[in-house]
Amino acid sequence: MRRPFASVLAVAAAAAVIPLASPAPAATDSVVIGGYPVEISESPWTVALSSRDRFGGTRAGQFCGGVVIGRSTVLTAAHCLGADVLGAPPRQVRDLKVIAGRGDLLANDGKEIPVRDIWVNPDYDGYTNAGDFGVLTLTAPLPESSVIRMAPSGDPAYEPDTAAVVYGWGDTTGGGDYARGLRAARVNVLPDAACGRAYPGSADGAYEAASMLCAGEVAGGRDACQGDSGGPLVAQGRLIGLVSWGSGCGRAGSPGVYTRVSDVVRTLGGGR
Ligand code: 4AZ
Repeated sequence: MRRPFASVLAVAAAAAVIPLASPAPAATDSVVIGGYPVEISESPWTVALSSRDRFGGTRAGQFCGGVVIGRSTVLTAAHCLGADVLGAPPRQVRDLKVIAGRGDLLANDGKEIPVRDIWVNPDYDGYTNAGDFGVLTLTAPLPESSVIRMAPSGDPAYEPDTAAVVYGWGDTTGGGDYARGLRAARVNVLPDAACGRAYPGSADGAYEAASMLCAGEVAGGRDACQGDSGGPLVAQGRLIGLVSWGSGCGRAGSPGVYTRVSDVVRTLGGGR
């Protein structure tokens, strides 16, 4: 998240133009970069965060992803709830909603559920990006079948080389081509050293293994990108990461950095 995607969209909405210049060119064709379309029924725990007031209606106000971790509880990235993304403190965004059960943002299926309560991790560090998570409480519950289990610390799904899938409506090229339909991309959990080397500390952030997870492809290609933030990284049927940050999208040597969900479990407790 060198530059919050959503602030770009906010500016675009305000100016009624779409000047979505790419901060860094993507390596490949196209999440999600290098991804493929998926039905929402395949990942019912993936939701879109929306504010038409802030981001306009052309993509139903989508600006970030989120994950259903309890019937009325959605996990997302803390940076998605920051004033530099929303242009205001989150509580002032009166039409903040979660769109559930809808893959095509412009369709009418699923539900738009207003948010009742917002909690942003007080330990989120906007400089390193550590602790990038927050919780939205919904005004109405979703079905139990929409809830995904969070992988606790020690879960084998965190091991390097584990195959994982990231989901989102974000930029598919690195050039500001935001998806209308939900997409997914296959990535691998990478050793912490890969992100430690890539991100020793810069304006982009600093990799910290305790609270972050490294995933992508060594050669570049498949990756999350702007607009996917807050969305799920899933392995072995369990939630292991939230899209958080990285340098560009899909670039060789610059893997995606995810919020490590075991750190979320540790902070929130398992009982949500
Ligand atoms: C972003 O700006 C962002 N390639 C999200 C994910 C990645 C890079 C940037 C990972 O929200």
